[in-house]
Amino acid sequence: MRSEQYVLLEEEFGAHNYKPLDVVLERGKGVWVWDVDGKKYMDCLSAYSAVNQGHCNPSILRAMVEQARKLTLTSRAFRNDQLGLLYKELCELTHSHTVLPMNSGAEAVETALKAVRKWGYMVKGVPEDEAEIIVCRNNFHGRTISIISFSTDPVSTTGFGPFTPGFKVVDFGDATAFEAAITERTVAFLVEPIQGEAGVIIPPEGYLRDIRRMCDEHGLVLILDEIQTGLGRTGTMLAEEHEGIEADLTLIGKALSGGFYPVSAVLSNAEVLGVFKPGEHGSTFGGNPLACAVARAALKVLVEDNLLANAREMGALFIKGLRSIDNPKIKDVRGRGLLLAVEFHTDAGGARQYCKRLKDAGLLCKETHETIIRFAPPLVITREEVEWALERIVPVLSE
Ligand code: IF1
Repeated sequence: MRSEQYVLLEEEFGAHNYKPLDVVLERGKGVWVWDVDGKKYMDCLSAYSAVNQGHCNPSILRAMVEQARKLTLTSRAFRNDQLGLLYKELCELTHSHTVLPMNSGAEAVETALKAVRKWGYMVKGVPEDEAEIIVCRNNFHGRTISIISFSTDPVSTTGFGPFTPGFKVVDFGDATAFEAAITERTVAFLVEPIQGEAGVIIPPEGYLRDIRRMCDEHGLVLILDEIQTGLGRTGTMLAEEHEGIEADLTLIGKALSGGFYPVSAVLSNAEVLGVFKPGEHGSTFGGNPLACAVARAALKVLVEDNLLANAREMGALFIKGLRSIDNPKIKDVRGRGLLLAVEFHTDAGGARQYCKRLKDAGLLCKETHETIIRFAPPLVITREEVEWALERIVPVLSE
């Protein structure tokens, strides 16, 4: 079948909750993907940072196939020989001491919300059902009803009410506004170290250090959502390292499986996860041996293939090339590691047109909020591949 026929099938039988580019992919390897017509593209989205280790990473594939032949799912009614090993390896890599495994990023976020509410009632002494959690404007933490209850994006919220109460919104990057929003009922602050979907918004230097200090002073749990920024994307294992702080709860997902399987986790530095007693929380697939074997291999690749250093070095090369573009329509070029963005002025005609032209030039990327293009290739990208990308991006974005 040709691309058009696949598009027609999706249009006829699928819900239209996305409007994808009309490229029908059938194969991936490293930073490259091929469509059904045999055309080759560089993937500069990495499935929103889920394939940091490159498409179909051979080491992760091997681990997945080997485990899939042995045991895939037992439920948590019984134990398995992969879960404890993943716990240990995750804790060592992230300086955590307790892990709760889930599947999607949203489930990790929901798990954290339940944990901090329960911690608020049992440990902090907040009156039952009165816990408040502070979040940031323009946040993105997932698509469940409780999570969109604190979204400030009408596209994510319109028509899905009534919403879950107990959340307060403050401007991202404003520590003073955060402190002013704290009450005796506040139990936690949920924030992305860099706001991904909002358009790679990097907070002022020192913001996360200020927040960390304020959470300590007011006895609040700091939850960092590293589902997109974590696992090497910004050039460090966790983005929090750029500010030299440690969250009390850290959320990871996406690249935790290298794109092979939905795997997410809540990592706890403080005793917060200790509030869960047997039977109070769970998931059919959470912590299954296949997910754990895949996650262990995905973490091993990040470390053994030196992908954090590569993200730093290739990111520096990439952003230097983006900053060399001389186009008055460009408002800003920003990023950290290999999480980069080019923002156009609102009167520049929108970013989607550039994504379409880049697709024709063999490079896949995605616009966000109409005027921003995010460039986030897999962390395995080589110097030659960065140069190949820039040879196409610079002319197109210079138009
Ligand atoms: C979509 C982007 C959106 C996330 C952070 C939690 C989750 C995500 C920081 C939830 C998921 C995905 C979801 C996907 C597109 C993509 C995305 F930010 F990455 F670009 F939507 F905003 N925290 N982000 O980025 O994880 O439940 O999806 O596993 O929903 O369209 P999930």
